Amino acid sequence: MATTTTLPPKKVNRIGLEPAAYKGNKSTLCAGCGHNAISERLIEAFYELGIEPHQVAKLSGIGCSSKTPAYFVRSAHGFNAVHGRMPSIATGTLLANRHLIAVGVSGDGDTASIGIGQFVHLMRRNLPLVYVIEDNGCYGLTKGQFSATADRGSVLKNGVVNDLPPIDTCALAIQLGATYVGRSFSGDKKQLLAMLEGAISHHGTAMLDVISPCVTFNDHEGSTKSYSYVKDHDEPVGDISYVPFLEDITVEYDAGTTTAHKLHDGSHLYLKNLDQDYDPTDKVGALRTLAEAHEKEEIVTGLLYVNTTQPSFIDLLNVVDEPLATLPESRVRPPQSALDEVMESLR
Ligand SMILES: Cc1ncc(C[n+]2csc(CCOP(=O)(O)OP(=O)(O)O)c2C)c(N)n1
Ligand code: SF4
Ligand SMILES: [Mg+2]
Repeated sequence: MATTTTLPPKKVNRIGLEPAAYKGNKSTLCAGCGHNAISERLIEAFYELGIEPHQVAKLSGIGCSSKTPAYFVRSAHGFNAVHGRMPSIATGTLLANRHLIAVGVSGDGDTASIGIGQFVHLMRRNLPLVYVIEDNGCYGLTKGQFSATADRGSVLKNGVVNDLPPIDTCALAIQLGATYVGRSFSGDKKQLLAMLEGAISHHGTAMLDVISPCVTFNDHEGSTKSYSYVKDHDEPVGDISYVPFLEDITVEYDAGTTTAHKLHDGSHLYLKNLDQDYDPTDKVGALRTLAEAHEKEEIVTGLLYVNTTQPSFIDLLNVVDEPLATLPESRVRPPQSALDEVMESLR
């Protein structure tokens, strides 16, 4: 007699898609590269949030890190830009269609060296973009030279010592106007996933500097971006939990140590202070904490700064609701009378 085997029910998210729908191509990066772990968390975050792949736009520049868009949400839109020029492509993307959920993935070289000019202007605009820096303190793709985020005193494999101070991309982003800023570590699955989920739900620039060791060129003794160094010097400012808008938001928490922050889409972030005095809505306090951590040679991780009330660039510009490509000609082309008026005014 034939026996029937019952297969376990397929795991699907709230819109009925399986985890496979959020995967990308097989990674061509080195085994053990921190960037691979970040791709995994991006896959999980989009799956957990139940976002339609066609709603997602993936943008990047050039570098090992900038290959990341190939490794998550295969059927999303994607644009691999020129080195350091992802912010302008992201800006154009979101102005053309304000409903896209845009994620830019960059490297520390792509952002803090060649791309610093575009980065600073992006941060002051509060464009609703998730901007992830996969920060390994070096130019991995071009064989491991120091980048501008390398700490003073860190040593290359060949013994060269970095004499220059680092650019702290989190301090820069907070100071310039980004409204969701955090630092994490590719090896900290729980923290990074919650921070990414919160970033995707945030309406404004969410800048995450994720320390992501380069196992081939910058994971040795003397590097301050190695797995062992980061594990030994990680000082989280708080514990972060993300609760999507669909779930019951009456989560019980201790108001003495935990604060709740409502995000644009109705989701909530619960931030449990580990440092009693840390308040992620205090801009000056966040900058002070970063400066003090540098002095103590600590790496502060977690959500460092959040402001959910600042209007985004899209809101400020009052961009039309419909994607520009769908507007009929009558709405994008001024009539002859408008042109005549201009010509008349120039007589
Ligand atoms: C205009 C231009 N200048 C220089 C390069 C060479 N280049 C390619 S990737 C890269 C740096 C990549 O470093 P990072 O952004 O930190 O990415 P990683 O490879 O470390 O992930 C450089 C200098 C280039 N491709 N284009
Ligand atoms: S060279 Fe470094 S950054 Fe590039 S893939 Fe390999 S480990 Fe990652
Ligand atoms: Mg790098």
